[in-house]
Amino acid sequence: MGNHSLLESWIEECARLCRPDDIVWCDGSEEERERLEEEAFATGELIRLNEEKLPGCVYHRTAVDDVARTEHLTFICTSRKEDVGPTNNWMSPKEGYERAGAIFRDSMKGRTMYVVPFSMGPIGSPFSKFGVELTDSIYVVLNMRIMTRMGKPVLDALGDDGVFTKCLHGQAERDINRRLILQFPEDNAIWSVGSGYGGNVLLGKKCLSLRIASYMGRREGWIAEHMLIVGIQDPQGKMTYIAGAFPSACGKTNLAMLVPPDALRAKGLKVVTIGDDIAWIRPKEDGRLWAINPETGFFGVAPGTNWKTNHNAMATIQRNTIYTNVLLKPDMTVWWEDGDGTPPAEGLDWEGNYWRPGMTDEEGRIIPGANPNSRFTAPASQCPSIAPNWEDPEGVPISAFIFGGRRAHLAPLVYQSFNWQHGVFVGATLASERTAAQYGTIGEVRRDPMAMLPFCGYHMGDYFSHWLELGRKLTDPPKIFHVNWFRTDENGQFVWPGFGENLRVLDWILRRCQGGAGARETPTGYVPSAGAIDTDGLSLPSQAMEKLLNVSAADWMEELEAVEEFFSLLGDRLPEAMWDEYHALRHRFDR
Ligand code: GTP
Ligand code: SPV
Ligand code: MN
Repeated sequence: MGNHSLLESWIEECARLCRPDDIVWCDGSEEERERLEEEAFATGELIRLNEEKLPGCVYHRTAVDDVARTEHLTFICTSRKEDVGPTNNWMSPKEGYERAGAIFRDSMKGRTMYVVPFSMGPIGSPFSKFGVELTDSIYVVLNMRIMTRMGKPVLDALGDDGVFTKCLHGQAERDINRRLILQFPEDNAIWSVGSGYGGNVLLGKKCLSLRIASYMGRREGWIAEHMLIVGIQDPQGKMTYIAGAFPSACGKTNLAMLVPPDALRAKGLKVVTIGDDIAWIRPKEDGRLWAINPETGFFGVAPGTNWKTNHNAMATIQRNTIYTNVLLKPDMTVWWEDGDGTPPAEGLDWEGNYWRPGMTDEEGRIIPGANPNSRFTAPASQCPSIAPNWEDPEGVPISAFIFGGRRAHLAPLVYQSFNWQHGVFVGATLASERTAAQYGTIGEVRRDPMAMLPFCGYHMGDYFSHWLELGRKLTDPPKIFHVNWFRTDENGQFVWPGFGENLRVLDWILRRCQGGAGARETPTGYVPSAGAIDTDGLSLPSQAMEKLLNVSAADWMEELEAVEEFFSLLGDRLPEAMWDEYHALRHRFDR
């Protein structure tokens, strides 16, 4: 189809390895979507949902052991092991190609290989990068169609010698014991085999836009971050953009689509969405950082999403949406835990088994209808809060970064770092309790620097250095904050109501950026002074605010032990400035 000889020869090479019966080039057209859906309905790969209630929506189930990113099977393949550091799994490129190649070999016999050209970022934007994904999964093609700019316009833009990331995906047996997610940053290539789950297989997302892109960014002087981008318009009509890094399933999508509480809306505050998961950020001549959302869709967590918690997400997913691993109701609509209304009387659970509310397994545990990491894939353009300028090829200027995780104790609702270097330390020491978005023990606290632990394509120590260097180039750097919506009380209940009410914290951040909000200095940073957070129309139990903003020296001493352990792991690639910040923080507590 094309006349890009490198692209052609790479496709031939992959076809020789995987032996598909057919090769089909995707153009991104509506006709193509319909044809692929019909094909997938026929094989049962997809199920059509209720055309009246959920027009254009489809349903998909993954394999039972293929429901989240498998970080232990994810590798960065570089010639030198020391370049990926202790927080990544490493394999040599030779071993990677051999081991994955053995699983790819002949795996597409009897199947079709789709060629999916895509652009991360608007075509023609100085931020953007091209990729081509070869895949034998229609589900992947249809997801990429929503999540990226995909098809003919990309092929045209590639011309006959455009640079692109070579992305090869094969489902193979979808066997967790024969699964590998490999990034080859030196070759600008990704090989993913043996999975059919989102982040493992939508190669434009985490694999390209974070692991490969972070590596590119270091060379080219920019950063690729696991961040949402949100715009907040103040009562004077001034729009300010904030980018926020939270680990997986810690609230990015929700914060990006926040609905202002009545009292704040009445004061003239307005929120617009730019992106919910990934930000590509570059310094410009004006001495500021500018960011784009390289994606065009949301691959969001379903459980917990309802008209109360996230109205904008609900409005977005009423049409043209792919639902994965949720509960299927008899009327061919969908449901999930903490979704809307009362649980349905019956349905088919995410594994395809008959389900009734309250059903338990052999060990007496409640069987959920939807997998805890079940997801929706929906076009960003359908989001009621999407910003009019969300596709601006120049991006938006970032005034503040926020880092946040799930911390039952320790971290106050919000605090501001003293300066850029301290802010980098705050991001570098981010930690969170583990969620269902990755395999592992749920609830355990793990360090997740800048929410990039599973996504940084090179040595974490070098990554911190890159952030520090970037800051030195800026005359007007974003202010850096830390937030925590997840503090709990003695009964394990969240103290802060979260969701839309989080705007109260963003509003304080906004006013801090403009120099006008009250704060008191603590050893960890500036915390809102009493009354500085607007609580109009919010009824909190007495003392709740004090509890939320409390900085406990004893808790922080314990935290510093964990930080020291983590920093030591990074060895001599950890910039000295991070140890300086560590000692300074310890010192401020000792005073
Ligand atoms: P990924 O897509 O995995 O990167 O997740 P995310 O960071 O976008 O998280 P998301 O917004 O989807 O939220 C994940 C879960 O946290 C959902 O179950 C939400 O309902 C819940 N959540 C989000 N924001 C808040 C909040 O402010 N407070 C509380 N208590 N829960 C929240
Ligand atoms: C995440 O886990 O951070 C996600 C979902 O956004 S996935 O695409 O699977 O990575
Ligand atoms: Mn994410």
